[in-house]
Amino acid sequence: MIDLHYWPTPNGHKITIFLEECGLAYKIHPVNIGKGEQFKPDFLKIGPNNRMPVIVDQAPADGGGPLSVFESGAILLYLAEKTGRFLPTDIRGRVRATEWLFWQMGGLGPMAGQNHHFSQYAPEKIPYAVDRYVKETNRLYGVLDRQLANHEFVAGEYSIADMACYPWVVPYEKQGQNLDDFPHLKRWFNSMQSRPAVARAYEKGEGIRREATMTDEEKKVLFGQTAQTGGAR
Ligand SMILES: N[C@@H](CCC(=O)N[C@@H](CS)C(=O)NCC(=O)O)C(=O)O
Repeated sequence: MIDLHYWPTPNGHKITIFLEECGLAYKIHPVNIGKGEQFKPDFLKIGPNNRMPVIVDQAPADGGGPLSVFESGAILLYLAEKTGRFLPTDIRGRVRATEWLFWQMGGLGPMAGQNHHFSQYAPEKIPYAVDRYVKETNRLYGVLDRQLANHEFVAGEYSIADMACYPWVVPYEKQGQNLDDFPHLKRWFNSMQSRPAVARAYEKGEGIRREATMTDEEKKVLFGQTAQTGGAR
């Protein structure tokens, strides 16, 4: 059994997509990040970055006690290795899948995240910041589009690289992007969207999300953090 500490955001969806694809038994423990549940001491023991997702594998392969994993990229790699699925085992296939996974973790995720922040949530609109991240997201979509021009999936065969990238393309309109400008990305996006496991993952999220817009109080919790923030709330 996998315990998944989760909230329905792009990084959370990556893990429900994997778990729905592979059929491992899992239980969702909602971490309402707008209410500050990522600062609870019990959560910080397994998620020291006060961010979800985090998993706890109750039956790790070494036969030892429960094992926690934080960081969505590390979780995807862990689950792929545990199940032997969605990560090629040959050296070249594995390199391709991991390079695109890290590309998402270090590029598309953080840049699109800043794009969301400055376009949607910042209390004042700073045109330079909005422009910077909309353009950088656009550049990254272009990189993905070129890769998908001659690969069915991001790393060739369907893999954890697709599961990492897709949730960050779902909010493309909020990111100021038009999928018609990226035909290969659009073809891949539609094929990802039509996978039953992906649909189930998003349905799980809908069941947990109580409202789409964030209150001012929730914004304060999320966007004013420093090294002093944390501990019990
Ligand atoms: N690099 C981390 C990022 C995780 C992350 O930023 N999670 C966000 C939601 S997508 C979160 O938990 N935010 C809580 C907060 O900002 O306090 C990962 O990929 O797991």
